[in-house]
Amino acid sequence: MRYLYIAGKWTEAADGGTSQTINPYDATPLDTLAEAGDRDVDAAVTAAREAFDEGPWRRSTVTERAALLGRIADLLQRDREQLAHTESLDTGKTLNEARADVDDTTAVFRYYAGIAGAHAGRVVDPGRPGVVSRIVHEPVGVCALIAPWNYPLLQISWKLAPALAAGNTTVIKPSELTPLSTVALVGLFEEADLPPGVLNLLLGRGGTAGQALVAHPGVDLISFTGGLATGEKIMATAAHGVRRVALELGGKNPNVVFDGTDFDTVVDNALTAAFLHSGQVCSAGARLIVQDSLHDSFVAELAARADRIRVGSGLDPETECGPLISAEQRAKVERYIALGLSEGAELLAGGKRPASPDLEHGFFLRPTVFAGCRRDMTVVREEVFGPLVTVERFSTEEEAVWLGNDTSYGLAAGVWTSDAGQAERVAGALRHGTVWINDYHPYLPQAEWGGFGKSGIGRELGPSGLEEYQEKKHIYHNTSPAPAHWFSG
Ligand code: TXE
Repeated sequence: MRYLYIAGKWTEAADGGTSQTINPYDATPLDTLAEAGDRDVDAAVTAAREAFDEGPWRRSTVTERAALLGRIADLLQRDREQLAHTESLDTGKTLNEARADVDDTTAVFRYYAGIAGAHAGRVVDPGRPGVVSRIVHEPVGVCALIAPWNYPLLQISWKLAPALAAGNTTVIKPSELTPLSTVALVGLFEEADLPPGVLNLLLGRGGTAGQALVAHPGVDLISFTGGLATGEKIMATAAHGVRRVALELGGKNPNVVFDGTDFDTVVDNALTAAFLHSGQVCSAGARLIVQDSLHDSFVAELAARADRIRVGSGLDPETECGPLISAEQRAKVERYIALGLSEGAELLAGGKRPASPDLEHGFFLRPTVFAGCRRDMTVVREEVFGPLVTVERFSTEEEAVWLGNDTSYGLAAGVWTSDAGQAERVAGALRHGTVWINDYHPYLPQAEWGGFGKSGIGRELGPSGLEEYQEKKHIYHNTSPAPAHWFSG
Protein backbone atom coordinates (compact mmCIF):
# COMPACT_ATOMS: atom_id res chain seq x y z
CA MET A 1 0.00 0.00 0.00
CA ARG A 2 1.26 3.52 -0.89
CA TYR A 3 0.02 6.55 1.02
CA LEU A 4 -0.46 10.24 0.57
CA TYR A 5 2.16 12.49 2.19
CA ILE A 6 0.65 15.53 3.85
CA ALA A 7 2.27 17.88 6.38
CA GLY A 8 5.19 15.51 6.83
CA LYS A 9 3.08 12.37 7.47
CA TRP A 10 2.14 9.37 5.36
CA THR A 11 -1.62 9.05 5.45
CA GLU A 12 -4.59 7.17 4.03
CA ALA A 13 -7.21 9.05 2.04
CA ALA A 14 -9.72 10.77 4.33
CA ASP A 15 -12.56 8.68 2.90
CA GLY A 16 -10.44 5.51 2.80
CA GLY A 17 -10.49 5.43 -1.03
CA THR A 18 -7.92 3.28 -2.83
CA SER A 19 -6.96 2.39 -6.37
CA GLN A 20 -4.44 0.13 -8.06
CA THR A 21 -1.56 0.67 -10.38
CA ILE A 22 -0.94 -2.09 -12.90
CA ASN A 23 2.00 -3.46 -14.81
CA PRO A 24 1.60 -2.53 -18.49
CA TYR A 25 3.61 -5.63 -19.43
CA ASP A 26 0.86 -8.07 -18.37
CA ALA A 27 -1.93 -5.98 -16.81
CA THR A 28 -1.36 -7.51 -13.34
CA PRO A 29 -1.72 -5.29 -10.24
CA LEU A 30 1.51 -3.74 -8.99
CA ASP A 31 0.41 -1.89 -5.88
CA THR A 32 -2.53 -0.40 -4.01
CA LEU A 33 -2.64 3.36 -3.57
CA ALA A 34 -4.52 5.76 -1.37
CA GLU A 35 -6.82 7.69 -3.68
CA ALA A 36 -7.06 11.37 -2.71
CA GLY A 37 -10.43 13.10 -2.58
CA ASP A 38 -11.41 16.73 -2.01
CA ARG A 39 -10.64 16.65 1.72
CA ASP A 40 -7.13 15.34 1.09
CA VAL A 41 -6.52 17.97 -1.54
CA ASP A 42 -7.63 20.64 0.89
CA ALA A 43 -5.40 19.20 3.64
CA ALA A 44 -2.37 19.10 1.30
CA VAL A 45 -2.84 22.67 0.05
CA THR A 46 -3.46 23.91 3.61
CA ALA A 47 -0.25 22.22 4.77
CA ALA A 48 1.70 23.80 1.91
CA ARG A 49 0.08 27.19 2.62
CA GLU A 50 0.98 27.07 6.30
CA ALA A 51 4.49 25.90 5.53
CA PHE A 52 4.90 28.78 3.10
CA ASP A 53 3.36 31.49 5.30
CA GLU A 54 4.79 30.40 8.64
CA GLY A 55 7.42 27.71 8.10
CA PRO A 56 11.21 28.00 7.83
CA TRP A 57 11.64 27.01 4.16
CA ARG A 58 10.92 30.31 2.48
CA ARG A 59 13.20 32.07 4.97
CA SER A 60 16.00 29.53 4.67
CA THR A 61 19.18 30.59 2.94
CA VAL A 62 19.89 29.63 -0.64
CA THR A 63 22.86 27.65 0.65
CA GLU A 64 20.61 25.58 2.90
CA ARG A 65 18.16 24.87 0.09
CA ALA A 66 20.95 23.99 -2.32
CA ALA A 67 22.43 21.61 0.25
CA LEU A 68 19.13 19.79 0.53
CA LEU A 69 18.76 19.45 -3.24
CA GLY A 70 22.32 18.14 -3.43
CA ARG A 71 21.50 15.59 -0.75
CA ILE A 72 18.50 14.43 -2.80
CA ALA A 73 20.80 13.98 -5.80
CA ASP A 74 23.11 11.81 -3.64
CA LEU A 75 20.19 9.71 -2.40
CA LEU A 76 18.89 9.26 -5.96
CA GLN A 77 22.27 7.84 -6.96
CA ARG A 78 22.37 5.60 -3.88
CA ASP A 79 18.96 4.13 -4.84
CA ARG A 80 19.57 4.22 -8.60
CA GLU A 81 18.97 0.52 -9.32
CA GLN A 82 15.90 0.24 -7.15
CA LEU A 83 14.34 3.42 -8.58
CA ALA A 84 15.08 2.33 -12.14
CA HIS A 85 13.49 -1.04 -11.49
CA THR A 86 10.36 0.62 -10.07
CA GLU A 87 10.17 3.02 -13.01
CA SER A 88 10.59 0.23 -15.54
CA LEU A 89 7.85 -1.88 -13.91
CA ASP A 90 5.40 1.00 -13.63
CA THR A 91 5.93 2.58 -17.07
CA GLY A 92 6.99 -0.46 -19.14
CA LYS A 93 10.13 1.31 -20.37
CA THR A 94 13.40 -0.61 -20.58
CA LEU A 95 15.58 -0.81 -17.51
CA ASN A 96 18.39 0.94 -19.35
CA GLU A 97 16.16 3.87 -20.21
CA ALA A 98 14.87 3.97 -16.63
CA ARG A 99 18.48 4.09 -15.37
CA ALA A 100 19.14 7.00 -17.70
CA ASP A 101 16.02 8.71 -16.30
CA VAL A 102 17.33 8.37 -12.73
CA ASP A 103 20.69 9.80 -13.81
CA ASP A 104 18.99 12.68 -15.63
CA THR A 105 16.81 13.34 -12.59
CA THR A 106 19.93 13.45 -10.42
CA ALA A 107 21.53 15.92 -12.83
CA VAL A 108 18.48 18.20 -12.61
CA PHE A 109 18.66 18.34 -8.79
CA ARG A 110 22.39 19.04 -8.96
CA TYR A 111 21.90 21.75 -11.58
CA TYR A 112 19.32 23.64 -9.53
CA ALA A 113 21.38 23.16 -6.35
CA GLY A 114 24.19 24.84 -8.29
CA ILE A 115 22.33 27.82 -9.69
CA ALA A 116 19.89 28.47 -6.84
CA GLY A 117 21.97 31.39 -5.58
CA ALA A 118 22.89 32.79 -8.97
CA HIS A 119 19.45 34.18 -9.76
CA ALA A 120 18.67 36.13 -6.63
CA GLY A 121 18.10 39.44 -8.42
CA ARG A 122 20.01 42.43 -9.76
CA VAL A 123 20.89 46.03 -9.05
CA VAL A 124 19.25 48.66 -11.25
CA ASP A 125 20.73 52.07 -12.01
CA PRO A 126 17.94 54.50 -10.99
CA GLY A 127 19.63 57.50 -12.62
CA ARG A 128 19.04 59.61 -9.49
CA PRO A 129 21.46 60.51 -6.74
CA GLY A 130 20.68 59.08 -3.33
CA VAL A 131 18.49 56.27 -4.68
CA VAL A 132 19.27 52.57 -4.48
CA SER A 133 17.16 50.41 -6.74
CA ARG A 134 17.19 46.65 -7.00
CA ILE A 135 15.19 43.67 -8.21
CA VAL A 136 14.86 40.83 -5.72
CA HIS A 137 13.55 37.38 -6.58
CA GLU A 138 11.13 35.82 -4.14
CA PRO A 139 9.21 32.54 -4.17
CA VAL A 140 5.71 32.58 -5.69
CA GLY A 141 4.04 30.59 -2.92
CA VAL A 142 2.20 27.27 -3.10
CA CYS A 143 2.93 25.41 -6.33
CA ALA A 144 0.78 22.57 -7.67
CA LEU A 145 3.00 20.32 -9.79
CA ILE A 146 1.27 17.79 -12.02
CA ALA A 147 3.27 15.21 -13.93
CA PRO A 148 2.47 12.74 -16.72
CA TRP A 149 3.12 9.01 -16.99
CA ASN A 150 5.84 8.80 -19.64
CA TYR A 151 8.74 10.19 -17.55
CA PRO A 152 7.31 10.22 -14.01
CA LEU A 153 10.51 10.79 -12.03
CA LEU A 154 12.22 13.04 -14.53
CA GLN A 155 9.21 15.26 -15.22
CA ILE A 156 8.49 15.90 -11.56
CA SER A 157 12.17 16.81 -11.04
CA TRP A 158 11.95 19.53 -13.74
CA LYS A 159 9.27 21.18 -11.62
CA LEU A 160 10.15 20.24 -8.06
CA ALA A 161 13.87 21.04 -8.08
CA PRO A 162 13.49 24.69 -9.25
CA ALA A 163 10.30 25.24 -7.19
CA LEU A 164 12.12 24.20 -4.01
CA ALA A 165 15.34 25.98 -4.95
CA ALA A 166 13.35 29.21 -5.19
CA GLY A 167 11.83 28.69 -1.71
CA ASN A 168 8.28 27.68 -2.65
CA THR A 169 6.18 25.00 -1.02
CA THR A 170 4.59 22.32 -3.17
CA VAL A 171 1.80 19.83 -3.70
CA ILE A 172 2.74 17.23 -6.28
CA LYS A 173 0.47 14.84 -8.14
CA PRO A 174 1.96 12.12 -10.30
CA SER A 175 -0.14 10.38 -12.93
CA GLU A 176 -2.47 7.76 -11.50
CA LEU A 177 -0.88 5.36 -14.01
CA THR A 178 2.72 5.69 -12.74
CA PRO A 179 2.93 6.95 -9.15
CA LEU A 180 5.50 4.55 -7.67
CA SER A 181 8.80 6.31 -8.38
CA THR A 182 7.34 9.61 -7.16
CA VAL A 183 6.33 7.95 -3.87
CA ALA A 184 9.92 6.73 -3.55
CA LEU A 185 11.25 10.23 -4.28
CA VAL A 186 9.09 11.70 -1.52
CA GLY A 187 10.62 9.08 0.80
CA LEU A 188 14.05 10.50 -0.05
CA PHE A 189 12.91 14.02 0.88
CA GLU A 190 11.64 12.67 4.19
CA GLU A 191 15.02 11.03 4.79
CA ALA A 192 16.74 14.33 3.92
CA ASP A 193 14.63 16.11 6.61
CA LEU A 194 12.72 18.53 4.43
CA PRO A 195 10.54 20.56 6.82
CA PRO A 196 6.90 19.31 7.04
CA GLY A 197 4.46 20.82 4.55
CA VAL A 198 7.09 21.91 2.01
CA LEU A 199 6.43 18.86 -0.16
CA ASN A 200 3.00 17.20 -0.11
CA LEU A 201 2.04 14.23 -2.24
CA LEU A 202 -1.41 13.51 -3.62
CA LEU A 203 -2.15 10.25 -5.39
CA GLY A 204 -5.29 10.01 -7.45
CA ARG A 205 -7.01 10.54 -10.74
CA GLY A 206 -6.69 13.65 -12.86
CA GLY A 207 -10.38 14.42 -13.12
CA THR A 208 -10.87 14.30 -9.34
CA ALA A 209 -7.72 14.94 -7.26
CA GLY A 210 -5.97 16.81 -10.10
CA GLN A 211 -8.93 19.00 -10.90
CA ALA A 212 -9.59 19.77 -7.20
CA LEU A 213 -5.93 20.71 -6.79
CA VAL A 214 -5.82 23.19 -9.66
CA ALA A 215 -9.17 24.68 -8.59
CA HIS A 216 -8.05 25.17 -4.97
CA PRO A 217 -7.81 28.89 -4.14
CA GLY A 218 -4.77 28.25 -1.93
CA VAL A 219 -2.64 27.39 -4.95
CA ASP A 220 -0.59 30.25 -6.45
CA LEU A 221 1.03 28.50 -9.41
CA ILE A 222 0.24 25.42 -11.46
CA SER A 223 2.86 23.64 -13.51
CA PHE A 224 1.46 20.89 -15.69
CA THR A 225 2.86 18.48 -18.26
CA GLY A 226 0.37 16.37 -20.15
CA GLY A 227 -2.13 16.41 -22.98
CA LEU A 228 -3.41 19.47 -24.84
CA ALA A 229 -7.07 19.05 -23.84
CA THR A 230 -6.18 18.76 -20.14
CA GLY A 231 -3.82 21.72 -20.42
CA GLU A 232 -6.54 23.93 -21.88
CA LYS A 233 -8.88 22.91 -19.08
CA ILE A 234 -6.25 23.66 -16.43
CA MET A 235 -5.52 27.05 -17.95
CA ALA A 236 -9.24 27.91 -17.85
CA THR A 237 -9.44 26.81 -14.21
CA ALA A 238 -6.35 28.82 -13.32
CA ALA A 239 -7.98 31.94 -14.75
CA HIS A 240 -10.19 32.04 -11.65
CA GLY A 241 -8.09 33.90 -9.15
CA VAL A 242 -5.52 34.77 -11.84
CA ARG A 243 -3.09 32.02 -10.86
CA ARG A 244 0.11 31.47 -12.76
CA VAL A 245 0.36 28.54 -15.17
CA ALA A 246 3.23 26.79 -16.88
CA LEU A 247 2.21 24.18 -19.45
CA GLU A 248 4.10 21.59 -21.49
CA LEU A 249 1.57 19.96 -23.79
CA GLY A 250 3.50 17.74 -26.16
CA GLY A 251 4.13 18.13 -29.85
CA LYS A 252 4.01 16.82 -33.39
CA ASN A 253 7.67 17.07 -34.07
CA PRO A 254 9.16 17.22 -37.57
CA ASN A 255 12.41 15.38 -38.20
CA VAL A 256 13.76 16.79 -41.47
CA VAL A 257 16.25 14.67 -43.43
CA PHE A 258 18.28 16.14 -46.29
CA ASP A 259 20.12 13.96 -48.76
CA GLY A 260 23.88 13.75 -48.22
CA THR A 261 23.98 12.74 -44.55
CA ASP A 262 25.42 9.39 -43.53
CA PHE A 263 22.68 6.91 -44.41
CA ASP A 264 23.05 4.45 -41.51
CA THR A 265 23.44 7.20 -38.95
CA VAL A 266 20.31 9.01 -40.04
CA VAL A 267 18.12 5.89 -40.31
CA ASP A 268 19.34 4.70 -36.93
CA ASN A 269 18.58 8.07 -35.31
CA ALA A 270 15.21 8.30 -37.03
CA LEU A 271 14.25 5.04 -35.31
CA THR A 272 15.38 6.34 -31.91
CA ALA A 273 13.57 9.63 -32.49
CA ALA A 274 10.31 7.87 -33.29
CA PHE A 275 10.29 4.73 -31.16
CA LEU A 276 12.18 5.50 -27.93
CA HIS A 277 9.82 4.52 -25.08
CA SER A 278 7.39 3.25 -27.74
CA GLY A 279 7.01 6.79 -29.05
CA GLN A 280 5.40 7.98 -25.81
CA VAL A 281 7.66 11.01 -25.68
CA CYS A 282 6.47 14.60 -26.04
CA SER A 283 9.39 15.37 -28.36
CA ALA A 284 9.18 12.13 -30.38
CA GLY A 285 10.31 12.60 -33.98
CA ALA A 286 6.99 11.18 -35.15
CA ARG A 287 6.84 13.16 -38.38
CA LEU A 288 9.68 12.38 -40.77
CA ILE A 289 10.13 14.79 -43.68
CA VAL A 290 12.59 13.29 -46.16
CA GLN A 291 14.19 14.73 -49.31
CA ASP A 292 12.97 13.23 -52.59
CA SER A 293 16.33 11.94 -53.79
CA LEU A 294 16.83 9.91 -50.59
CA HIS A 295 13.22 9.06 -49.86
CA ASP A 296 12.73 5.57 -51.33
CA SER A 297 15.88 3.94 -50.00
CA PHE A 298 15.37 5.69 -46.65
CA VAL A 299 11.82 4.46 -46.04
CA ALA A 300 12.69 0.92 -47.19
CA GLU A 301 15.55 0.71 -44.67
CA LEU A 302 13.52 2.43 -41.93
CA ALA A 303 10.66 -0.06 -42.31
CA ALA A 304 13.01 -3.06 -42.45
CA ARG A 305 14.73 -1.96 -39.26
CA ALA A 306 11.45 -1.09 -37.53
CA ASP A 307 10.33 -4.66 -38.22
CA ARG A 308 13.40 -5.95 -36.40
CA ILE A 309 12.80 -3.95 -33.18
CA ARG A 310 12.49 -6.36 -30.27
CA VAL A 311 9.32 -5.72 -28.28
CA GLY A 312 8.90 -7.18 -24.79
CA SER A 313 9.25 -6.69 -21.05
CA GLY A 314 11.20 -3.62 -20.01
CA LEU A 315 13.07 -5.79 -17.52
CA ASP A 316 14.34 -8.17 -20.25
CA PRO A 317 17.80 -6.94 -21.36
CA GLU A 318 16.99 -8.02 -24.93
CA THR A 319 13.98 -5.69 -25.15
CA GLU A 320 14.23 -2.52 -27.22
CA CYS A 321 10.59 -1.35 -26.95
CA GLY A 322 8.26 -1.97 -24.02
CA PRO A 323 4.46 -1.85 -23.95
CA LEU A 324 2.30 1.24 -24.12
CA ILE A 325 1.17 2.60 -20.81
CA SER A 326 -2.46 1.43 -20.87
CA ALA A 327 -5.16 -0.31 -22.85
CA GLU A 328 -6.67 3.14 -23.52
CA GLN A 329 -3.44 4.53 -24.92
CA ARG A 330 -2.99 1.53 -27.19
CA ALA A 331 -6.63 1.81 -28.36
CA LYS A 332 -5.96 5.48 -29.16
CA VAL A 333 -2.92 4.60 -31.28
CA GLU A 334 -4.85 1.82 -33.01
CA ARG A 335 -7.57 4.33 -33.92
CA TYR A 336 -4.89 6.51 -35.53
CA ILE A 337 -3.54 3.52 -37.47
CA ALA A 338 -7.02 2.81 -38.84
CA LEU A 339 -7.48 6.49 -39.62
CA GLY A 340 -4.12 6.66 -41.42
CA LEU A 341 -5.05 3.70 -43.58
CA SER A 342 -8.44 5.19 -44.39
CA GLU A 343 -6.76 8.48 -45.34
CA GLY A 344 -4.47 6.66 -47.79
CA ALA A 345 -1.19 6.27 -45.89
CA GLU A 346 0.92 3.31 -46.95
CA LEU A 347 1.65 0.87 -44.10
CA LEU A 348 5.26 -0.32 -44.41
CA ALA A 349 5.83 -1.82 -40.96
CA GLY A 350 3.87 -2.76 -37.85
CA GLY A 351 0.29 -1.59 -37.59
CA LYS A 352 -0.58 -4.52 -35.37
CA ARG A 353 -0.01 -6.14 -32.00
CA PRO A 354 2.95 -8.54 -31.67
CA ALA A 355 2.11 -12.18 -32.37
CA SER A 356 3.96 -13.62 -29.33
CA PRO A 357 1.53 -15.28 -26.87
CA ASP A 358 3.80 -14.09 -24.00
CA LEU A 359 2.78 -10.53 -24.73
CA GLU A 360 -0.93 -10.98 -25.23
CA HIS A 361 -1.99 -9.54 -21.86
CA GLY A 362 0.21 -6.45 -22.08
CA PHE A 363 -0.47 -3.25 -24.02
CA PHE A 364 1.93 -3.94 -26.88
CA LEU A 365 1.94 -2.61 -30.41
CA ARG A 366 4.54 -3.17 -33.13
CA PRO A 367 6.55 -0.11 -34.26
CA THR A 368 4.58 1.27 -37.19
CA VAL A 369 5.79 3.13 -40.28
CA PHE A 370 3.42 5.00 -42.56
CA ALA A 371 4.84 6.28 -45.89
CA GLY A 372 3.15 8.31 -48.60
CA CYS A 373 1.81 10.75 -46.00
CA ARG A 374 0.41 14.19 -46.76
CA ARG A 375 0.32 17.20 -44.48
CA ASP A 376 -3.50 17.22 -44.38
CA MET A 377 -3.75 13.70 -42.88
CA THR A 378 -4.90 13.45 -39.27
CA VAL A 379 -1.96 11.15 -38.42
CA VAL A 380 0.39 13.88 -39.62
CA ARG A 381 -1.36 16.69 -37.77
CA GLU A 382 -2.26 15.23 -34.37
CA GLU A 383 -0.04 13.93 -31.59
CA VAL A 384 -0.41 10.13 -31.54
CA PHE A 385 1.91 9.39 -28.60
CA GLY A 386 2.75 5.85 -29.56
CA PRO A 387 5.04 3.81 -31.84
CA LEU A 388 3.90 5.38 -35.10
CA VAL A 389 5.97 7.45 -37.50
CA THR A 390 4.70 9.11 -40.67
CA VAL A 391 6.92 9.94 -43.67
CA GLU A 392 6.36 12.89 -46.02
CA ARG A 393 8.68 13.95 -48.85
CA PHE A 394 10.07 17.29 -49.99
CA SER A 395 12.35 18.57 -52.71
CA THR A 396 13.65 22.04 -51.71
CA GLU A 397 14.92 23.56 -48.48
CA GLU A 398 12.06 26.10 -48.50
CA GLU A 399 9.54 23.30 -48.78
CA ALA A 400 11.17 21.41 -45.90
CA VAL A 401 10.95 24.48 -43.64
CA TRP A 402 7.39 25.17 -44.69
CA LEU A 403 6.34 21.59 -43.89
CA GLY A 404 8.26 21.63 -40.62
CA ASN A 405 6.40 24.72 -39.51
CA ASP A 406 3.03 23.49 -40.73
CA THR A 407 1.84 22.38 -37.29
CA SER A 408 -0.11 23.98 -34.47
CA TYR A 409 2.47 22.58 -32.04
CA GLY A 410 6.10 23.66 -31.72
CA LEU A 411 8.00 21.65 -29.14
CA ALA A 412 10.98 20.15 -30.95
CA ALA A 413 12.41 19.43 -34.40
CA GLY A 414 15.36 17.60 -35.92
CA VAL A 415 17.43 18.57 -38.97
CA TRP A 416 19.83 16.16 -40.69
CA THR A 417 22.22 17.71 -43.20
CA SER A 418 25.93 17.71 -44.01
CA ASP A 419 25.76 21.38 -45.08
CA ALA A 420 26.50 23.58 -42.06
CA GLY A 421 25.02 26.68 -43.68
CA GLN A 422 21.83 24.83 -44.47
CA ALA A 423 21.71 23.44 -40.92
CA GLU A 424 21.84 26.95 -39.44
CA ARG A 425 19.33 28.40 -41.93
CA VAL A 426 16.80 25.64 -41.31
CA ALA A 427 17.28 25.62 -37.52
CA GLY A 428 16.79 29.38 -37.50
CA ALA A 429 13.61 29.16 -39.56
CA LEU A 430 11.90 26.34 -37.65
CA ARG A 431 9.38 27.59 -35.07
CA HIS A 432 10.02 25.02 -32.34
CA GLY A 433 11.34 25.29 -28.78
CA THR A 434 14.27 22.95 -29.43
CA VAL A 435 15.99 22.19 -32.73
CA TRP A 436 18.48 19.33 -32.88
CA ILE A 437 20.99 19.39 -35.74
CA ASN A 438 22.35 15.96 -36.68
CA ASP A 439 21.07 14.46 -33.43
CA TYR A 440 17.74 13.77 -31.79
CA HIS A 441 16.45 13.69 -28.21
CA PRO A 442 19.34 14.94 -26.07
CA TYR A 443 18.34 17.63 -23.66
CA LEU A 444 20.44 19.45 -21.09
CA PRO A 445 19.38 20.56 -17.60
CA GLN A 446 21.06 23.91 -18.33
CA ALA A 447 19.14 24.52 -21.58
CA GLU A 448 15.55 25.77 -21.65
CA TRP A 449 12.85 23.30 -22.68
CA GLY A 450 9.34 24.19 -23.82
CA GLY A 451 7.17 24.89 -26.76
CA PHE A 452 5.96 27.39 -29.30
CA GLY A 453 2.26 27.41 -30.20
CA LYS A 454 0.04 24.80 -28.62
CA SER A 455 3.02 22.99 -27.13
CA GLY A 456 2.67 25.17 -24.09
CA ILE A 457 3.51 28.23 -22.06
CA GLY A 458 6.72 28.91 -20.20
CA ARG A 459 10.03 27.11 -20.08
CA GLU A 460 11.40 24.35 -17.88
CA LEU A 461 15.10 23.74 -17.20
CA GLY A 462 17.85 26.31 -17.50
CA PRO A 463 17.66 29.64 -15.65
CA SER A 464 14.14 30.24 -17.03
CA GLY A 465 13.01 27.03 -15.33
CA LEU A 466 13.93 28.62 -12.00
CA GLU A 467 12.45 32.00 -12.85
CA GLU A 468 9.04 30.37 -13.47
CA TYR A 469 8.94 29.88 -9.70
CA GLN A 470 10.09 33.36 -8.72
CA GLU A 471 8.26 36.63 -8.22
CA LYS A 472 10.32 39.68 -9.10
CA LYS A 473 10.09 42.58 -6.74
CA HIS A 474 11.48 46.06 -7.35
CA ILE A 475 12.76 47.71 -4.17
CA TYR A 476 13.35 51.45 -4.67
CA HIS A 477 15.12 53.08 -1.74
CA ASN A 478 15.44 56.85 -1.62
CA THR A 479 18.17 57.44 0.96
CA SER A 480 17.69 61.26 0.88
CA PRO A 481 13.91 61.88 0.96
CA ALA A 482 12.70 65.41 0.18
CA PRO A 483 9.33 67.02 -0.65
CA ALA A 484 8.07 66.06 -4.11
CA HIS A 485 6.45 69.52 -4.74
CA TRP A 486 3.70 68.12 -7.01
CA PHE A 487 1.05 69.98 -5.04
CA SER A 488 1.23 73.43 -3.62
CA GLY A 489 -1.35 73.11 -0.79
O1 TXE B 1 -2.88 12.87 -20.16
P1 TXE B 1 -3.46 13.95 -19.14
P2 TXE B 1 -3.43 11.45 -20.54
C1 TXE B 1 -0.68 13.52 -24.33
C2 TXE B 1 -0.63 12.31 -25.23
C3 TXE B 1 -1.64 11.40 -24.63
C4 TXE B 1 -2.68 12.39 -24.17
C5 TXE B 1 -3.59 11.90 -23.09
O2 TXE B 1 -1.02 12.67 -26.54
O3 TXE B 1 -2.17 10.49 -25.56
O4 TXE B 1 -1.93 13.47 -23.69
O5 TXE B 1 -2.85 11.35 -22.01
C6 TXE B 1 -3.48 14.81 -14.68
N1 TXE B 1 -6.80 18.60 -13.69
N2 TXE B 1 0.38 13.49 -23.33
O6 TXE B 1 -4.90 11.39 -20.60
O7 TXE B 1 -4.91 13.75 -18.91
C7 TXE B 1 -3.32 13.33 -14.76
O8 TXE B 1 -3.76 12.70 -13.57
C8 TXE B 1 -5.58 18.38 -13.19
C9 TXE B 1 1.51 14.33 -23.64
O9 TXE B 1 -2.78 10.49 -19.64
O10 TXE B 1 -3.00 15.24 -19.66
C10 TXE B 1 -1.84 13.20 -15.00
O11 TXE B 1 -1.16 13.36 -13.75
N3 TXE B 1 -4.82 17.33 -13.55
C11 TXE B 1 2.37 14.51 -22.47
C12 TXE B 1 -1.53 14.39 -15.90
O12 TXE B 1 -2.58 15.31 -15.66
C13 TXE B 1 -5.31 16.47 -14.45
C14 TXE B 1 2.54 13.40 -21.52
C15 TXE B 1 -1.47 14.09 -17.38
O13 TXE B 1 -2.71 13.55 -17.78
C16 TXE B 1 -6.60 16.66 -15.00
C17 TXE B 1 1.31 12.63 -21.33
C18 TXE B 1 -7.34 17.77 -14.59
N4 TXE B 1 -8.57 18.03 -15.08
C19 TXE B 1 0.31 12.68 -22.25
N5 TXE B 1 -6.81 15.64 -15.88
C20 TXE B 1 3.59 15.34 -22.66
N6 TXE B 1 3.45 16.66 -22.79
O14 TXE B 1 4.69 14.83 -22.65
C21 TXE B 1 -5.72 14.86 -15.87
N7 TXE B 1 -4.81 15.35 -14.99
